[in-house]
Amino acid sequence: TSSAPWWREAVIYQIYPRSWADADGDGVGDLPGITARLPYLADLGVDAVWLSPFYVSPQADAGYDVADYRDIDPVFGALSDADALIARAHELGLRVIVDLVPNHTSDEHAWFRAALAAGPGSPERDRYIFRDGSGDEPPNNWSSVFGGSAWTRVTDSDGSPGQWYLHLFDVKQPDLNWENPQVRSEFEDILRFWLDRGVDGFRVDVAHGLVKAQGLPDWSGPMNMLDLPDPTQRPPMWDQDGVHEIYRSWRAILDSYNPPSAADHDPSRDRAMCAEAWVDPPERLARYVRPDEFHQAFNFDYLNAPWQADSLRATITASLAADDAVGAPTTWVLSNHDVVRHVSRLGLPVGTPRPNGIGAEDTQPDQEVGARRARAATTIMLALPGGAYIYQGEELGLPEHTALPDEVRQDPTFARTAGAELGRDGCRIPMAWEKDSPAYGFNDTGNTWLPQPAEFADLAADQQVGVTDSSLELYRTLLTTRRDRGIGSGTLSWVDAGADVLSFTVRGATGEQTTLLANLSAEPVNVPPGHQVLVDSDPAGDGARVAPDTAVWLRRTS
Ligand code: TEU
Repeated sequence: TSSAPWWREAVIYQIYPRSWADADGDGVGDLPGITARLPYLADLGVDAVWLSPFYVSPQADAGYDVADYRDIDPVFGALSDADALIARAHELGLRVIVDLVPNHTSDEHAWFRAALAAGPGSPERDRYIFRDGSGDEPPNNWSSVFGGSAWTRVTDSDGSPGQWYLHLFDVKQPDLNWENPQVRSEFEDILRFWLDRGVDGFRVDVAHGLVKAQGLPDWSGPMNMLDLPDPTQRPPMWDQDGVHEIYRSWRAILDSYNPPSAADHDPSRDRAMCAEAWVDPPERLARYVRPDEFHQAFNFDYLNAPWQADSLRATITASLAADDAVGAPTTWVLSNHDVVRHVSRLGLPVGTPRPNGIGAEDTQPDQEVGARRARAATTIMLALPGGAYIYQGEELGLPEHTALPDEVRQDPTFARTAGAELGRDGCRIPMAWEKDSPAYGFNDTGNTWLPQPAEFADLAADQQVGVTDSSLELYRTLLTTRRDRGIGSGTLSWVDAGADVLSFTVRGATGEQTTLLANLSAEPVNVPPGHQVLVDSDPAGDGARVAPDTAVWLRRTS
């Protein structure tokens, strides 16, 4: 075992509470459902769970619109259910990370209601970003990440049009004003509230968005920083230097629960926070993981890299170098509730622009190619030093639902772009647990808030448990082997294995060396002499050759 703090190498499983397990059968997943299924995750071999928001919310953005940060939405259960979940997880040796949404509240939050009632110039309005427009025009030209203007005009009590408020996301998600000291102290209290309930950390939503540039200058570039032609440009709503001071104050609060300077400091009891920050280049992202700020930040460059050995090598190298410079681990991710599931993404022609949902009229992913590459991509990811996040269902190889009827779509992106963007519902479909149960075992009534595709049947967990060639067993083997060989806290060195082949060796803290070899060429390559295959992403692998779109883990025999 290594003495590194747990969060440096943790593999964390993201649960999307609406879609994991539904104990009361209303079609929406809930906390008691999650608690009952936790042993599955202990068996899988992950270190922690991250739960997407379960707080009181009108669910305009599936819970990322919070009306009360200190209580549970009735659709998910009650505070006592959260306590039970945390206790059960800890019993099973799993840590619990909860989602914190500080960039915006719901428009149904008490603060926003008070802001509307109190009127222009009031202290209540100062907690949000209200501005006068110019004539009938909004205060600036910013657009919402979900489409349309980022400003909505309110109606004054006398019925006349009033000020505008900023919402980088949906109209029901007004942005908070982080220059306001009440906003800062409120979130410090919210952190303590959940730390006192026993959570092990936070995933921080839109961590790059809290502070906006002074004067809110116009911006005509793309809203997603990862789409900027010149990554050194700084859009006025993202990655402003002022955000870092907020995270330093939060880190101090987390550390106060297990002071790092104390003689009896126990790294296994560290509380950790992970930044969701869509920030490029890697050096800018690394600023979020300096020793007195976040412990982790999702690396979305690996997720976005095209399926080409050179691109992957360059991405991994740049990410590791930037994080090494600040002494932080890199945190890898292939899928989450915002992006097309990687089985489907990797089944699209290489170089297809990163899609926000795949529709029936779009190029349809080649499911067989996608599944092969997804297994290989995970085999590469889990060979990398650092931490990793797994999104529910990816261990089963679940694909994106690409044939959802428009009338069931719920992601606000779909409505706000008038259907031009299909949105993220296709990766948020309820889990498949049992092939022959109602709703594939998601609940026992068969109700589901989004329909499940028929192809989930054969991918259900009960069809994969104990089946050597299954995706689920590949994940389990990778996780066990990764832990045994100290890969998460290891150091990486590149191996030259030829064109279109990605290869590196990771030396674990206890000296074991594990070599990753991923064949991204169209021809098989030989396992290098003196090596034995430990794990093969290809169920038909023969131990001598590595097929195209296949990754293997090797150990030296001589
Ligand atoms: O996402 C933040 C965010 O910027 C994403 O919208 C991202 O740019 C986009 O999905 C890339 O395709 C977070 C949450 O993860 C997301 O679910 C929420 O909708 C959003 O914040 C607002 O809270």
